[in-house]
Amino acid sequence: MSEVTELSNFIGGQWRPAICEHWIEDYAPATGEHIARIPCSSSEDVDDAVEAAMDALGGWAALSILERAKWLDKIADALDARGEEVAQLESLDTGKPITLARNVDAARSVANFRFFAEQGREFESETFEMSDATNRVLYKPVGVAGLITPWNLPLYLLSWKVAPALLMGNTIVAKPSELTPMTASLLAEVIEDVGLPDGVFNLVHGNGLDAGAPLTSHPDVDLISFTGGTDTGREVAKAASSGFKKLSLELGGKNATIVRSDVDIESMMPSIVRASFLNQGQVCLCGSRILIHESIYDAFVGSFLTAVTDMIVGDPADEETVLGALISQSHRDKVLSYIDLAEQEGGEILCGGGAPVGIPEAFENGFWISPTVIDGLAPDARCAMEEIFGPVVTLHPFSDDQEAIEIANMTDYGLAGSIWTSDVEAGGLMAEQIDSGMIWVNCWLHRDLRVPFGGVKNSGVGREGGRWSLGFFSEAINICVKH
Ligand code: TXE
Repeated sequence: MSEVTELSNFIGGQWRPAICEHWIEDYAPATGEHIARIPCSSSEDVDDAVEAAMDALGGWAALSILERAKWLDKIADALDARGEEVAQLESLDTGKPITLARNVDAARSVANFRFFAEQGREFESETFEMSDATNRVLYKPVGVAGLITPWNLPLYLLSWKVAPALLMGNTIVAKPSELTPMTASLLAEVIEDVGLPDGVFNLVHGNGLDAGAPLTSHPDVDLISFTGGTDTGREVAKAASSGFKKLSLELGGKNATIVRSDVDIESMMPSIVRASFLNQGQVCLCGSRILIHESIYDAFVGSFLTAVTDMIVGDPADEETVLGALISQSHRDKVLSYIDLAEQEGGEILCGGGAPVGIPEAFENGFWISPTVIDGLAPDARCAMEEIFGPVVTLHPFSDDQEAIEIANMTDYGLAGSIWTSDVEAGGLMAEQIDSGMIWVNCWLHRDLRVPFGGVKNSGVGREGGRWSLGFFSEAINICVKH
């Protein structure tokens, strides 16, 4: 039994409980054990955090972008020094395998700070000359930034927002998911240790309604960057509309993995399996619908099932584990309900469908589902159109590229997708016709942080990444001086 860690809010450089002194309990997904308790913050705590951020704004905005870039380097160095601790905490708090927490979550969190520090050093604003005047573009901070993040990639996604927000001179109130609070608190510890001025970064733990909602509607919050579910994103957008806050929404996905007839199945298979099940399928970029050309359907499915059933599901702390537990009992129940629905819709469960057999006793109270492959569903079945957000994929044949594109574009989402083919030109042409924010050809989650990241339709509003983040986290002001 691990001891229960009591976490605090970090406001104005001070660690403190919620004013109401209520708590939210945090559980380890792999064992169901109670591992932490966090402040159940309310609007009073949010008010204090926003006030601290406002008080710190002038001093922080007055620094040059180069000075702020140096602060990002300090945070990156201090976070890197605690990288293994980040990985262990993230794996414990999310149920994801330690190898994933180490290689993706911990490593990418450091990389996010380093990347935006470099973006700050390379940053140049524009000048536009006229015959009789000069236009100079200035990038000013937006002000107080409210950052709200989900439970699937906790520190990875929080750092993705914190780094550019700080670089462009904003101060921050961060509200991480109540399901995965631990690494957000570690980031606040790191920020305190490097001596970032009080109030520049504030952390408010709590649930969506009591802490998240007051942040999105707060009159002194100037910007909201939200990552989470589409339904919640709708609520956030409504709340943020008061006062016309700057808004970025990274929401859900129902991404297609398109396998053309000319693909080299064996060489692409490990990547296609990873795209299907990384982080137990709890990544909005996962390919949860696999569209396979009819001529290779049986060969592909046979090879895919072999690879899927070979994946080791189990103890997240074991270096050999490929899939860990789902984030919570209620999320597990939601995913299982979709598997039941799939059978009602005429689907056939080719593998998985429930808890893995042989889970050791220590993990019997964890939130487990084996990787599940469902065949035989119509492409417009609910399980093929709605986001399940678990280790579940549906398989669908197509006869030609046009049909694959039509199926891929059928959902209300438009976040990402991948196309696998030996004809990269044809793959590129298909990619241009997919209604999504990001398409990979013969790769998946191959990330250059300079590119625009975001979705269309129900997958979100706006783009972050590289200069898109710098633009979002600043207000471009034009000064025109007549000669
Ligand atoms: O989201 P929720 P979850 C999507 C993913 C899935 C979902 C999983 O596809 O659908 O997010 O994350 C807070 N006002 N993405 O279930 O419930 C809540 O406390 C203000 C897409 O956590 O929306 C948490 O901190 N805040 C993404 C955060 O919102 C509220 C990648 C998210 O919670 C709130 C990751 C409210 N009314 C997940 N209600 C991408 N596209 O990159 C809740 N919250």
